[in-house]
Amino acid sequence: MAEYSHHGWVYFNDSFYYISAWGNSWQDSREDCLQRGADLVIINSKEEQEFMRQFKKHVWIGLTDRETEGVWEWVDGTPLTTSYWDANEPNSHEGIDEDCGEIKLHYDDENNWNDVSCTVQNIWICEKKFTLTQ
Ligand code: 2F8
Ligand code: CA
Repeated sequence: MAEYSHHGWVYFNDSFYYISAWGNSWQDSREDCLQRGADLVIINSKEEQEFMRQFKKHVWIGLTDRETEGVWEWVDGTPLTTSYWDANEPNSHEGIDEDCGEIKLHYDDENNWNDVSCTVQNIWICEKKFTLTQ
């Protein structure tokens, strides 16, 4: 699939993606996306997971279980069906409340998601659906 970019946004499979230049908490990252008319990225295909890996970045994704511990939801309210958690994740490591989803640094693995505290400062990826009419 061809990728086009425009003012920092990259187009792939019916969405534009924006990668931030600095780190922020999950909530502040999400608010930045909302202000851009987008939201944190929702990964709902294997192709999109592969595409995310190409950024080779440690980033927030639009996934959280902050409403109900252990029930992971995307920012659009859809439940998590297909997931790409790293081995032994999500784990709320050492009893820390880890309610937000990130792509870990070892993006070489197909399964590279981790749950981490939402207050960690990560860069983030926004996604805006944009279907080009035919
Ligand atoms: O080993 C997995 C574990 O690695 C880190 O904790 C040592 C992550 N925490 C942070 O990056 C802050 C955990 O979320 C992860 O489960
Ligand atoms: Ca974890």
